[in-house]
Amino acid sequence: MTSMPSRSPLTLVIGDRQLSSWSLRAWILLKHLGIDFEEVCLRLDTPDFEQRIGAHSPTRRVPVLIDGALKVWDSLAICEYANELAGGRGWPEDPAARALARAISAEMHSGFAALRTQWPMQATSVLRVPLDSAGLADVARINALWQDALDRHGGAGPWLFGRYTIADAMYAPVVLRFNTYGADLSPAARGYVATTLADPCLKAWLADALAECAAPR
Ligand SMILES: N[C@@H](CCC(=O)N[C@@H](CS)C(=O)NCC(=O)O)C(=O)O
Repeated sequence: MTSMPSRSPLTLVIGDRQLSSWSLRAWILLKHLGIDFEEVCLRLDTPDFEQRIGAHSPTRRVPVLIDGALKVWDSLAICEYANELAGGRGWPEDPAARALARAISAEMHSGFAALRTQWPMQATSVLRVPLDSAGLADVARINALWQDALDRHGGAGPWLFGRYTIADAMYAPVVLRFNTYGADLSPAARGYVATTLADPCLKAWLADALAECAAPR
């Protein structure tokens, strides 16, 4: 017999909303799945973070989801746990769509190092920084994989697989990077960026990011 310690409320420990792309993935998925949770925000690169993170996270990194005695660290593991709490609603129902959603989520989780390094998430900023050839290749690959998911599975709704899934949460920070730095995208990819930017959950994150930027560190 397996057990799922799903007592409420959960706690999600996150970093700065302006900077912490890994935190955004977990946070926005929990919001979309309608899972109730409390937030603890630790500002990155501060003495407060150094003092407090060890009590929350064995890796000393954010995000970490706390469910009673259980700690789940790493954004993708948190998304998987949230998927289980939500009865599988985090992934597409169709096995082929689910496999593709998992593949592109894993690709995001372990790849696109050039893009991440050269265009770090600055959620509410507008910046212009040229990419090198590796960065441009990352943008082209993401453009192509969004296009592929939308062509094959996006018909039933505006998201990569119709309704919102973990794949959309994994790429939400990429949308913010593309918006901040001005990526050159196909019409379909631009439409997906517009869908994501219009998401009320993302808008709430950005409003909090702006407030956070105005507050002293
Ligand atoms: N693979 C991890 C990466 C987590 C990560 O690197 N988090 C950064 C913030 S976005 C962090 O906690 N940095 C603090 C530090 O390294 O001291 C995940 O998916 O959660």
